[in-house]
Amino acid sequence: MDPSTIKDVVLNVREPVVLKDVEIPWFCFDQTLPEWLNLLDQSNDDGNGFLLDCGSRRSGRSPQWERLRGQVRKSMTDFYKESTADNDEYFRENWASYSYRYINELPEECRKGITFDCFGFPDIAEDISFWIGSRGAHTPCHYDTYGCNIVVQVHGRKRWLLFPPEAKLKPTRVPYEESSVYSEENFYSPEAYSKVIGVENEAFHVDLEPGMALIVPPKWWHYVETLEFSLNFNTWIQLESDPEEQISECLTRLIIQDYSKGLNLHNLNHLLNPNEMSSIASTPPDELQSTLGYLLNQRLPEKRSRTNRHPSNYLPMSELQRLLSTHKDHIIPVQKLQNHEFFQLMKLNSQRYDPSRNRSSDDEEDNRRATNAINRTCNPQLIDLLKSSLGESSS
Ligand SMILES: O=C(O)CCC(=O)C(=O)O
Repeated sequence: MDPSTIKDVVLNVREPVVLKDVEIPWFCFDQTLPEWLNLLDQSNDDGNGFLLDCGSRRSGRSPQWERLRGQVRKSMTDFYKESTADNDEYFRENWASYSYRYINELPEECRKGITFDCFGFPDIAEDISFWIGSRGAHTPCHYDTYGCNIVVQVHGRKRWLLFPPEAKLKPTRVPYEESSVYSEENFYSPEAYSKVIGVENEAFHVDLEPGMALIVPPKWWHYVETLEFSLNFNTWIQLESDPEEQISECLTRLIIQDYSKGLNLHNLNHLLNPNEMSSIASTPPDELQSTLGYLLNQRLPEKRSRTNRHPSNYLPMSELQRLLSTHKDHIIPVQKLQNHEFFQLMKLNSQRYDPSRNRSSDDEEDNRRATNAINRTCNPQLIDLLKSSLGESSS
């Protein structure tokens, strides 16, 4: 498949697909994982290793939010050796990850050849993230408010459970992270079927293997778990629809920032994702107001700049179908699970449920009240309504 065909697929598929046997001329595919990790270690200037996030392989009722993770410092080589050994006490019970890092952290030897040229996006060579994790490392279910996602699995395996934007999942803006809307459901260790019921007919599932590329269309929910020590890269393709989402995100941020004023550190730790703690406190509200004004102004037809943003869903359905069937050996639709298969998976995951992990800040009355208040006002549908009324008053 040539890059321009892949680009059409990426920008037009309405459901997730996996691209197989695409020529991806990245050097890391020719390196073994230990070789690649060793090169990364050599770039670690102070020699003290990397600060990894870590969590337990068991969990309670709520998803394992980022704020509940610990940290451990290790060289990548030790991380790999220990976490893949059969008898390591720590990794029998825990996982660790070095995730959502920018590619510019990598030495040249580790990122040689990595661009998204072969997917039809030659300009993307910097805006790329990498994810390293041991078995059990996972990201709670969420959707990304911007772009569509190309995920390239290089080593190891990762499980993706995906749901369409309209799936009946419960969105929450707590913990708040710009551009991520989390769901309250815990797919890692569901306590009971009743917690995940309602989406059993909407679950799509794929185990990504080395060389596969997954295309996640805009706003698809995803829960991602490492099955076997894994290295993958991804990029979010910027879409023409993103500026509208930026307005929604800006409104949400204004509300959360306002609500956060006067809360103590304990409550803030609960409400905000760790990566937002300092920026929420340090951004003056006036600055956000003027960003909002700017974004609304950019909506005017004469102001719209299209740089780097891609149109999406521009192919007629019949043309898309033709493309998919012509390249059916390379473009594999992600499988929709039968509902019994979904429940089988949940049953397997529920073996990790551990009620002794249920005592958390989620259960504290003041945090529960704050979470409910934020979710009532920052519900994505309500924010959309607010946004459309702003549009009317500014036109
Ligand atoms: O790989 C993961 O743990 C999460 C990936 C993810 O959320 C994404 O690529 O959007």
